[in-house]
Amino acid sequence: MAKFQSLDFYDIDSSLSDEDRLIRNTVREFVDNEFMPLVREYYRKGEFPDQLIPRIGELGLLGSNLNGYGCAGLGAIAYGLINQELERGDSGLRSFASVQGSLVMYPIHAFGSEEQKEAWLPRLAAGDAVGCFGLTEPDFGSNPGGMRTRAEKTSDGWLLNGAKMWITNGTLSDIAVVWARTEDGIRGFLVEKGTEGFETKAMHGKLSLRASATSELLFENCLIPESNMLPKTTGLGSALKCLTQARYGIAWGVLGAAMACYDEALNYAKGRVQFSGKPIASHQLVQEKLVYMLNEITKAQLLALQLGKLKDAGKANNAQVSLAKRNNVHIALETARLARQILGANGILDDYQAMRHLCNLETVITYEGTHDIHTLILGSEITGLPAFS
Ligand code: TGC
Ligand code: FAD
Repeated sequence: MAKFQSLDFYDIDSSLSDEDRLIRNTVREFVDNEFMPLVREYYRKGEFPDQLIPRIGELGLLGSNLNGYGCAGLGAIAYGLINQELERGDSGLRSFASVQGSLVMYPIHAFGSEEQKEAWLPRLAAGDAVGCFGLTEPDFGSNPGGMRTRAEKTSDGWLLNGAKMWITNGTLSDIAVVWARTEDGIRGFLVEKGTEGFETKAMHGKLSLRASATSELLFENCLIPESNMLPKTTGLGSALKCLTQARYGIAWGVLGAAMACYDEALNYAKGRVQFSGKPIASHQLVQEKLVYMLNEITKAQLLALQLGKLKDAGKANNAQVSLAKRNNVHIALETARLARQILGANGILDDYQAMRHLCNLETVITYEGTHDIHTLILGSEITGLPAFS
């Protein structure tokens, strides 16, 4: 596959720090040299290339925006650029890092005890351990507040019963951050691999996000020691705070997928000749598609950059993150679809990237809050009138 060239119509590069550029280029090289040679094979097999996990840890890409405990302590823009470069490779690669960093390490960092942080964060940062995040249930996706998974207090700790579904990294994980209903509301628990009554099952038949492990988590009378409850979790809001972190990363990540599709379509259109002996890029309808992509990607880049600045200043709110996730995933999906069309029949082959990104982005527009749920979050924000039920 062709090496990546970067779309940067408004010279965003010049507003990045030297460190941000260095980090981005390092991740880009890793993706080009170590991930891209594997992606087609693993996408076909429907597996995540887990042999890369220690390398991803070594590069400092796991929980890179957290401080201490072996984490890199990077700013929001560097963190965003890492996500962009990973997802330029594949949404499954970015998902692996998003879940580990934003949905496993972040809750341990924000809501865990000192012992939990010391036990897990350095190992998760190094890629020596893998984690997953269990919120969604078979009957509660967009509405996780209805969850049925329960944790009952006993003299020995907590007895956990229930099931989670669609869980990224589930079968690969040493530790699961699991959200369950207790007498005092929803709380987070650390469920360790090998706990009696805890089972993970791979989900099969996905036509999207194939280079990613997606699993069910089953809990039958699992005894969780008190020391594995995340003590600072205080309800569904704690789980939703984790989602805000991951949604921020997705708003940047999908730019990578969109830029890869744009590059591929532009190069193809300049080389493919039909009718008059001229390349298809000379036709107005093809140019209109390319300009749409350029236009929307550029706006989305500026949106992500400004959101990153707000986040670094401690001023980004949940609704702003929702807007960026909603917009950027939508335009990435549109870009992938147009790129696939420009490639004609070749666009359905996995020799090219567009169809793989297009299929992946159908997951990305669904997880971490569907496009319509983010519409409702924003509707509620501007009217003060929630329209969820
Ligand atoms: P609601 O009453 O609105 O909120 C409960 C409490 O939480 C607060 N809150 C938030 N806090 C932080 N960040 C956010 N984004 C927050 N949104 C709400 C809220 O203020 C309230 O606090 P308090 O103090 O008043 O109690 O809750 P609700 O039950 O009405 O639900 C609201 C809704 C629908 C927006 C929410 O449930 C939602 O976002 N649903 C979408 C579910 C979702 O995104 N699931 C993602 C699962 S994880 C995943 O997909 C991983 S894929 C990752 C990968 O592979 O990359
Ligand atoms: P539903 O909630 O059943 O929604 C179906 C449709 O109804 C959607 O179009 C939705 O927008 C619409 N809808 C729902 N409610 C309303 C409403 N009030 N008004 C208007 N429209 C509405 N979850 C985790 O916890 N951890 C993970 O690691 C994880 N990884 C995932 C990986 C993959 C590959 C996928 C596909 C999903 C993953 N998820 C994960 C689950 C994901 O977060 C949910 O799929 C998502 O939240 C949507 O839930 P649902 O699929 O049950 O759809």
